Amino acid sequence: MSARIANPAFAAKVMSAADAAALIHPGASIGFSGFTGSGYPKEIPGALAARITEARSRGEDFTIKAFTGASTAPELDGVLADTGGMAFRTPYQSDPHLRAKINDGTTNYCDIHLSHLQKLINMGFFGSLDFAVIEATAITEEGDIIPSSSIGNNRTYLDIADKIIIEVNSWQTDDLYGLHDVYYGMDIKARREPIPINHPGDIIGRPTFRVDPSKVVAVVETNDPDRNTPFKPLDDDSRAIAAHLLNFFDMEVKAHRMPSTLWPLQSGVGNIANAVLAGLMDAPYEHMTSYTEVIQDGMIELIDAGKIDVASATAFSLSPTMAHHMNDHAKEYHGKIILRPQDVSNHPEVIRRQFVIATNGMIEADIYGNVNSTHIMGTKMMNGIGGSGDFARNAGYSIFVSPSLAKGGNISAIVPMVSHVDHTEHDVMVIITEQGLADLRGLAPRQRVKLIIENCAHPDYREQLWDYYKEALSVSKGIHTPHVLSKALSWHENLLETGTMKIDKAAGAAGPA
Ligand code: 0RQ
Repeated sequence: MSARIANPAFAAKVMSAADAAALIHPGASIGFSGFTGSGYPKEIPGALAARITEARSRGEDFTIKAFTGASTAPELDGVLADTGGMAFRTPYQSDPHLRAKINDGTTNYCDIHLSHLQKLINMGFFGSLDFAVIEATAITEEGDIIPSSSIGNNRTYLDIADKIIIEVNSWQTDDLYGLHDVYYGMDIKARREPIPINHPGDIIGRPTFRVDPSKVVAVVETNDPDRNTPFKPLDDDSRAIAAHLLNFFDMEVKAHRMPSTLWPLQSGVGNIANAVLAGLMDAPYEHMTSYTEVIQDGMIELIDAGKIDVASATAFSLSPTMAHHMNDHAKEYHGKIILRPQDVSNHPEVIRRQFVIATNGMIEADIYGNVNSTHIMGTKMMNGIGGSGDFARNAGYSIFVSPSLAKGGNISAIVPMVSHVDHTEHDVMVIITEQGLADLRGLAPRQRVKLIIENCAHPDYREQLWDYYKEALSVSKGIHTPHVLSKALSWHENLLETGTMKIDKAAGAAGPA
């Protein structure tokens, strides 16, 4: 019996990934572990994809519905999407192959707030769950499951699935034991009590998942790394955005709206988020904390430097180098890093109570402060809302960041009207680009326009934005939020027709300026 599987009843169910995948029937709904490239099952999705491809090549209708924590990796979302048999997927994803299937209509994608998933599943809106396929670090003698590098929605999948398959991955260090806090007080049928977290370091649950052993149909042993994409080196735009944000923190501390420890930090995924964390390394703040979704490299570096005391999240999202560091040193982070179920890490009540500072990426914002985080040109899904809405609406500070230009300057991130709204003007407090920062708090829509255009838009697009706004002021029926409705999305149309949002004024039409 492997040392990682200490319970004989589980050990008796060890089999190959192919044999475990063979248990999954066509049409199955499957709750997979996995959150931002960590803790996803490494081998069963590939084996299942091979089965689906084979069956579909014979003309059989083999589809599945896939549920996860958030984005996974090519070995899960990528391979299953490629079969053409992923009929349904929720929540957040970021895989290029899956994105293509969502946008060509093959996969129905339900893009919901990460904190809502547990509730909606338990209320039955997604039907019953046939399988939970969950990666674990180990199985204890008592038959409890020690989580791996993410928790995500695993507790819910293990609780409600008819059948359970566990992948025990010995690549994950067994020193992860003790880093997790699995809270079981989220029963939707019971009267809810407050979630007793007042500080990112509070422990309110247990270190393992409990599981009904009679539901376990297979255990598969693996030894495979998490996906671990390296971060891009910091570029000038990310550095400039980070500098604006840090100046803003200074201003808030001086104005006594923030303590010198700052409020708990949430930062989205990606390179800009990592640049902000890097910038905090040289900032004067000490004893910071974090209440967020994902622990990135920058967070670990801040913990190592003694700048962050404790960070709470639901998953790691580390570069390969940092993942190896974590595997070698996980024990040193006990008490400093806590991984929780995503319905707790992202819970509005806890976020609001702690006055979290939420900083998330965006695709575009409009001149009134509405933000689009998910759709390219209003119709194509990029990744999904993830946890950005959970945090933005409930944070003490809700901040959105982006370079002011995309695609070589042919796209402006500041537009007359966003082509899709994820975060409404009511939820957006601060917008930052490399150009500067617009603090929208306390301002009515027309008062926000100047700040957003002058501080955030790229100079190449400022005059165009002013032209639009002035025309809107003159023709709009309502002057609360002035628009020229027939032109509100014309920048997006111009891009689709001519390849740029720039308007050739001389020609009176869209086109390269
Ligand atoms: O495309 O890679 O092909 O060049 O979008 O843009 O600027 O590299 O920024 O990686 O931070 O992503 C909003 C997508 C930003 C992300 C979004 C193109 C651009 C590039 C990426 P290329 P950048 P980022 C916690 C919080 C929602 C979920 C969230 C996101 C690519 O932050 O998914 O916040 N957020 N979760 O060229 C067309 C535009 C564009 C554009 C950028 N206006 N039009 N393309 N791009 N702006 C995490 C979780 O919830 C798990």
